[in-house]
Amino acid sequence: MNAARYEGHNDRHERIEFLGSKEKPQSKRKLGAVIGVLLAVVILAAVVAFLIWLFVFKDAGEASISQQRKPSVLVFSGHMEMPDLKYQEKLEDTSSPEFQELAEKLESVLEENLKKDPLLATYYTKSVVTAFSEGVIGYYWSRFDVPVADREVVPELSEELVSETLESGIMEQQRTRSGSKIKISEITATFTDPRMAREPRANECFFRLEAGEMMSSFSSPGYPSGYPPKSRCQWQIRTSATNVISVTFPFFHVEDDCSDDFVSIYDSLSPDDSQAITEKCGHRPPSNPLEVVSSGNIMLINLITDTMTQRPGFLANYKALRKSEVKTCGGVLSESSGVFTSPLYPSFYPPAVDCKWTIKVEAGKKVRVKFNLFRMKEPGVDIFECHKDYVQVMGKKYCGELSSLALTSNTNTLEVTFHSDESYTDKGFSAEYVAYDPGNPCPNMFACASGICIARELKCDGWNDCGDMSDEMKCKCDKEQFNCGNGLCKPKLWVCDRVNDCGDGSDEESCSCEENEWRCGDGTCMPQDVVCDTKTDCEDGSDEASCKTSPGICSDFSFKCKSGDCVNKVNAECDRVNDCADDSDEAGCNCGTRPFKLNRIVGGQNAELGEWPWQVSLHFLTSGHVCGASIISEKWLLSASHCFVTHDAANHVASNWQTYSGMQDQFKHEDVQRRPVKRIISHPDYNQMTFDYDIALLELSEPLEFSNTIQPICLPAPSHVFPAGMSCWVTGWGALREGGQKAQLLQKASVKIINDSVCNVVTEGQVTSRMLCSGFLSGGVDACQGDSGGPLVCFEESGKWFQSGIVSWGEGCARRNKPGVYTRVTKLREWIKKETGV
Ligand code: 4AZ
Repeated sequence: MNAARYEGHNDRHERIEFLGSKEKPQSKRKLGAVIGVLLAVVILAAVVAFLIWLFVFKDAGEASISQQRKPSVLVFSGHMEMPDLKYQEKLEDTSSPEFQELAEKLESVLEENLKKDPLLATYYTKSVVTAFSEGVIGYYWSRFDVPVADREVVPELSEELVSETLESGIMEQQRTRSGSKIKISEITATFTDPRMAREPRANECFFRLEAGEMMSSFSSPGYPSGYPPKSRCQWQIRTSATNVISVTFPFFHVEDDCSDDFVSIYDSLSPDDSQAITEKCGHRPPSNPLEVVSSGNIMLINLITDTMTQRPGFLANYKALRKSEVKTCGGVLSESSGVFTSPLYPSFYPPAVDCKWTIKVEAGKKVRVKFNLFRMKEPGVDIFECHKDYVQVMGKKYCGELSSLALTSNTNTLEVTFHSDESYTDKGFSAEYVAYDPGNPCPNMFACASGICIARELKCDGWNDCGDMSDEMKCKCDKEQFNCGNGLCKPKLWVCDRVNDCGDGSDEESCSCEENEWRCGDGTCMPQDVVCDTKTDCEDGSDEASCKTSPGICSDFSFKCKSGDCVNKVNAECDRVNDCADDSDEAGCNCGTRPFKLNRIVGGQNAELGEWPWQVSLHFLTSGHVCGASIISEKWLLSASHCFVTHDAANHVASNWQTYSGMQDQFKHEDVQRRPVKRIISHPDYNQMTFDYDIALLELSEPLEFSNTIQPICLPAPSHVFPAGMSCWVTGWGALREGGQKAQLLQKASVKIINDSVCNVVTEGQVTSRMLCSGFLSGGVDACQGDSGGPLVCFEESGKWFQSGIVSWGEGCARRNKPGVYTRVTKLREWIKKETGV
């Protein structure tokens, strides 16, 4: 940026000198020459002063000012119907004389009508008819240019003004039969991104496609090497009147920021927002392809690219589907259990569809429906009203993105209706239903009010297992529980642990410290002035953990810059803010990101491909998967010592191990990178009895190639704080239950960081400062055998994932009051750096 500014400055100097020499007076008289030189000097000084002001003082606001200097371009697009015209196929060809003639006529009708409004007339530039389809429907856009001086009128140039002007214009023309003889029965106008306004007759990156029963393909320009910047491409797709169009994108990789580059898809031939199917950017994995369907026989796809960063673009397959196939949905479901989905699921459902399912089970039974995925998101929709697309059950409408939705009927019949309007579609839903006996809705389990069944032990355990709190209502607290102010019961261990477990704060009130005292994370009281005094007074360091500023002072909780300076800020590393003068806090931050756009299947615990790109599977000789590990650089993996230091010396032999990165399914090796191990470094202080220092580093014999599914995790600085109560994720192919089989598909589980003093109590004092607890005291979610060595990762506000722990040990798996114990990475960060340089 500095360089650019300097060049600009130079440019102008050169121009000044040039101008000056040109204006040098030609007179030979001395006085004249002196006056001339003086004048030139004065002018030169004035211009230099102006330039200094321009570049030095005005620079700060330059970007916004240049933005303001730009005239506003407003574009409205829509369609019009001409009932008296006979449709001819030649109208589909933009180069045919028929198209040209009708387009020109309509463009003049648009101009004539829009100019009837004085405000629109002032700024009107042009109208362009872009296509025709059966009906006869014409698609167009109109453009208005507002100069900088008139910018304040922009809000007045509204969608309403344009559409009302056009509507009253065509009505007037019908009455008087004036202007063109073409009868227009209906016209729409919607505000449109000017980048979408294409001139089809210019034929530049503009394509007309016909969808047939056989699948055909098209791709973005330059695919797969990369699309050029400033692309404005459009694909108009049509099919016969009895069909609809299906487009799937087996490959889709467009810039991540949708404001720069994106693909927008319309259920129309004009980029009319009211008929948008979807707008997408980013990178989609093969497990989550974009699949859309039109409601009628036309579709428009736009590609807009603005960034210089090249991405491969997309490959699209398109074909015609019979309308009757797509729009038939719903029906009567009379089995005792079953599955039903929105039309075309997991493709996007088509616009303008209505379905009704009637679930009718045996008399005397009731119906429970559980939505495993529910996604009907639409811009500008209030999810309490759901006035656009929705699912309706027992009079209530549901829309948006729901993570858990389970409903029960009052009788043996339940009706589920689905509605999609003309604009914006989404993945829809997948639901399962089951008939149940109302006298015994959840045999041997607890029935939540939502209809879900949960293990009986989970009732009144302090955790909201039902999702609607119904398992935590009407509880009688036992002697090990605390009675919250709102009637809930929580384990006494959670009182005064700085986490508002009750929800009403009652478990954190009247904790023993006086007003002028600080309560440490473990409950100890300290004088208030120990806080942020750069000395660790609380055993858990909580008195120094959240100090915002005390520049120049170093404590255990300061981030140490490469220069040796200290930054007293919580989690300063890789937070996208340069805190160190040498920027070392933001160095080595190419980590902890997931390139793929993920498909969030809610409730399931199977991980998706690319969801945890730092996860590695370690195979030992012929035993297959044995332990997990995480990628910390191209050449280094992080794992647990206990995977390698055992009674069997073979475990410590590097050549007995293989590492698999980019894996999700143990039996699928496509795009998986296998690397032998060159060297195993176990921590010299690892203690086989206590599992203290349970950490090991694996050097790979060949570096990894990072990809969408293979990425390094960020390692936290020693000062990094993962507070108690924080939700983190543990992943692995370990046993699905204690003593059970290992998983074939990578599993993920959300677990909470547990307060150190609670951790110490529940492990009966077996944790050291190199360990941390994470999980749930109620049990049910945990790492297990085979997950060892794998990562516990936490998502930070900076948008990056950091590894807080390494799966180490625990008493059994997922038992009550027996959370998982992990190696505390922050405590061993310096050892990792010393051994690997990472
Ligand atoms: C194991 O044996 C193991 N519940 C790993 C984690 C846990 C228990 C056992 C934590 O590898």
